[in-house]
Amino acid sequence: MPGYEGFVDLKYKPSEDDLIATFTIKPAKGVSMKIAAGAVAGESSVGTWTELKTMRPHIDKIKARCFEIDKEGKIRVAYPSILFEQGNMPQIWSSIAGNIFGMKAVKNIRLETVDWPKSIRDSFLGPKFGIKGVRDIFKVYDRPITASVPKPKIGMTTAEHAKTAYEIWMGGFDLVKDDENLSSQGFNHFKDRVIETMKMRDKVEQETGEKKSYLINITAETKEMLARTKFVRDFGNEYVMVDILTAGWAGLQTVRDECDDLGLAIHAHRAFHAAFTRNKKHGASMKFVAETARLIGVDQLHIGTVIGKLESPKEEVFGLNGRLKENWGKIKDVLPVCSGGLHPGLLPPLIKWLGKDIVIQVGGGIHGHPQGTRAGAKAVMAAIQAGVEGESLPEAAKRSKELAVAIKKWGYYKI
Ligand code: CAP
Ligand code: MG
Repeated sequence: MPGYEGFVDLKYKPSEDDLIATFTIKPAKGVSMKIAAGAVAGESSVGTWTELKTMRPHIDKIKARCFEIDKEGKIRVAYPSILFEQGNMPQIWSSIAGNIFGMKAVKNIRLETVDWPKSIRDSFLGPKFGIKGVRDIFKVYDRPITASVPKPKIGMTTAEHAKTAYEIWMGGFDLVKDDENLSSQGFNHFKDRVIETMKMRDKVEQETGEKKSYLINITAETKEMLARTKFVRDFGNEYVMVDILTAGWAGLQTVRDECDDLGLAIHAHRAFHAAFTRNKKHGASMKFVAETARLIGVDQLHIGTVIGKLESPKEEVFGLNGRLKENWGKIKDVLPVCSGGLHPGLLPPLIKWLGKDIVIQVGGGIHGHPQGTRAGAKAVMAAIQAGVEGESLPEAAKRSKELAVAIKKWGYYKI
């Protein structure tokens, strides 16, 4: 592979304006680490499988360079920022997360994380609200924000769905959330759902005096997402929800732009991520997805739970929680969402590990409560209070009969 050696330069000192990607790679049989690393840098920048007669010094100058290789197969590649189009996330992914995953030169390759230079970071909008902006919507500052998806996840009529939303909010939750595969099906049309759910929202706000909001799933073809975003705004809601990976980065960027004008926050669901994040040897990490989503500008993003129903290792969840809250200058932080198989018995450890600045999303863990949704929501609120105050769940259950019933059904995680 004569085209690739020139892309390794272990003496290269990256400039402040380079984008640096860290990969873990395993060369294919018979391929040296150096050639495999060069192949990654080459194929993702100006190179190809052979030397080129069309190569010119001004092009060679802007190539990516692998400048670090360690024994575990971790390599770091520096990309001059001129290789990228500002504010164009699909282009960045096509470069650093494109052809390289299929190269025969590597047996497996995983994109772990990216250090983004300020010039690229600042070419994106970033979150409109961030953690403080979300908390200001609810004026809730001393505990995690709470959300629940009506379950069964699809199939409910609009009226059934809205009634469940009412119960969720009356149980004390801040947010009702659509499920990722609920959009506008025959049994529950989007517009009807907005109208009926917002009526319930207004009713609960009047009855309780508390601020409530709705993570309504607008995921669809891009123009349709824009129409739905506007419709949601016209009914006075604060959020839209997007399935960011199935809608795609271009769609998300367009929605983010529209939300800037309309003043809406974005809740990001990550359905599909595990197709390429779960195999720790190949694909791209959830951290890379999270960095991408943060730059484009989602306000809330699912990060996993460690202890729930979906695979999400502790190091990964902790890493995501930290990465979304790092100081990135003018790019605001993102509120991490813990979701998937949660119930009251699992919440104190989550709060202990990740802190109060998270959204706790509980679907089955409230709608499966023996006394119903509202009691389930109350049990969650009691468990969260216990977690925040450092009280044990059996102690807290003495004051909350709903929590006592939940613990009896699902047990609890001892910290
Ligand atoms: C959770 C959920 C979410 C997952 C997504 C579901 O419901 O609504 O989509 O949490 O995974 O459909 O499974 P339950 P992640 O509360 O009933 O489990 O947050 O890991 O992206
Ligand atoms: Mg779901």
